[in-house]
Amino acid sequence: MRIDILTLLPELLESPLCHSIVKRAQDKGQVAIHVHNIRDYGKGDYRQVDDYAFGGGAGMVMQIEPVFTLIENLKAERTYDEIIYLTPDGERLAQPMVNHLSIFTNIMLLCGHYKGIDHRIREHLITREISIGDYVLSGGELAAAVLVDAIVRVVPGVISDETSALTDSFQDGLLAPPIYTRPEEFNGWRVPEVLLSGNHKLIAEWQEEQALERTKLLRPDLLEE
Ligand code: 6GU
Repeated sequence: MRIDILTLLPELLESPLCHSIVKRAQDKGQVAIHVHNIRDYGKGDYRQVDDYAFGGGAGMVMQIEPVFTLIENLKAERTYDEIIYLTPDGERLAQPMVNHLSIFTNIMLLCGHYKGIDHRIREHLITREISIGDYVLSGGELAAAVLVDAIVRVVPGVISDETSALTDSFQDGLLAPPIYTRPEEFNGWRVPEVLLSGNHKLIAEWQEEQALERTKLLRPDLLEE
């Protein structure tokens, strides 16, 4: 899978994409992530990429031309399954959408900044708009990092233990059960006995029950869907 990220702040994406599972997936050639600086396509000596909003109002607006040129250049090289704009007024991200995106070959992510982007980009070039939650970030970069991380971990083969990504919270519509490691007792706090029993059937039953209980308690909305 190839992911192209278009941004005015490539530095913001460096660290999140260079560690852990996302780094390993790139090293193993399972995912190729290319970050493009929109400013490289800005016009004039100052490489201008933003301008005042027609009709007035506070804040600068990302111009159509640099983004258009960059997107067209990329589209000339390959076909994109989706061209996604990260924006707080997009569709709210959840696991089913992540799974859906993870089977694509090429996706493009456009990070907005300033007050927004010229709306014609959204109308004519973008195929999908995604938000990561009901709050406002300063730009789409952190949202793009969240989306890429969520996608990459479910790309087939990225997590070596095939079942691991599938037992994440939300994959079955439930929160994950509690987990423990050694020591069996710390400060008088014991690990639940059933986990030490070696009885895999009992353990699976306990985990299912815990997942359901925690979901009822913490996220009853998930059970209503
Ligand atoms: Cl995708 N972008 C911005 N700027 N803020 C957000 C967001 C995206 N998702 C939630 N808040």
